[in-house]
Amino acid sequence: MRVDVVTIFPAFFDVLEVSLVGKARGSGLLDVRVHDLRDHTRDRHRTVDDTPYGGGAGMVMKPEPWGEAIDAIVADASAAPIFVFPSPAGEVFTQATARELATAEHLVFGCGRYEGIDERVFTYAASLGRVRMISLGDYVLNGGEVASMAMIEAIARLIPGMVGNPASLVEESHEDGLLEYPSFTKPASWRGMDVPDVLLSGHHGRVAQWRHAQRVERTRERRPDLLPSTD
Ligand code: 6GU
Repeated sequence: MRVDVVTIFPAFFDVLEVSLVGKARGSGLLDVRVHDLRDHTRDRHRTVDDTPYGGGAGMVMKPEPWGEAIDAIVADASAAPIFVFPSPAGEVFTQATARELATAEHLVFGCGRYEGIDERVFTYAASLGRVRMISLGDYVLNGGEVASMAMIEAIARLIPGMVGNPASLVEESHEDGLLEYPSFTKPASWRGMDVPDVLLSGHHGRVAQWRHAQRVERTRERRPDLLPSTD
């Protein structure tokens, strides 16, 4: 998979090197390229924003640098990419979104700052590939960088060959609609707290039953919205 990121803060993405994403890059499964939007400006001050038409607070990212950055990426791509623009005004990112994007050949993340990007940039991107506006959840970040990083990590670990044991992907929270069961390791007793007896019993059927019950209970307590409604 190829991933291009356009940002005015390329240094944000240095940490990708030290994660699973770094491993994916090293193994050739993932080709991540980070581009500085300011490299696509032509004025002395490398301006990327301007005041909004119609007035209002904040600044809007100018379309021209975005157009040039997108053109440069598409010019050396083999297929039409999927453009992802992180935005609190987008559809909410879920494990299903990650699974879907993990099948793409080429993703382009466009990280906006300020009050947003000139709307015509999205229309232009849509003439070159698919466009998704995606939010991490119902809260506001300062820009798309941290959101892109979260999405890239969620997507990269689903690329076949990325996670050592594919079975570990199946049992996770959000893969089948229930939260994960609680985990314990040695010692069996720690600071007065004991590991549940059933896990020491060696009885695989009872362990599986207990874990399933724990998943249902946890989901009911913490995320009732994930359970089928009973009305
Ligand atoms: Cl994707 N971007 C920004 N700026 N804020 C967010 C977000 C994205 N998702 C949640 N909050």
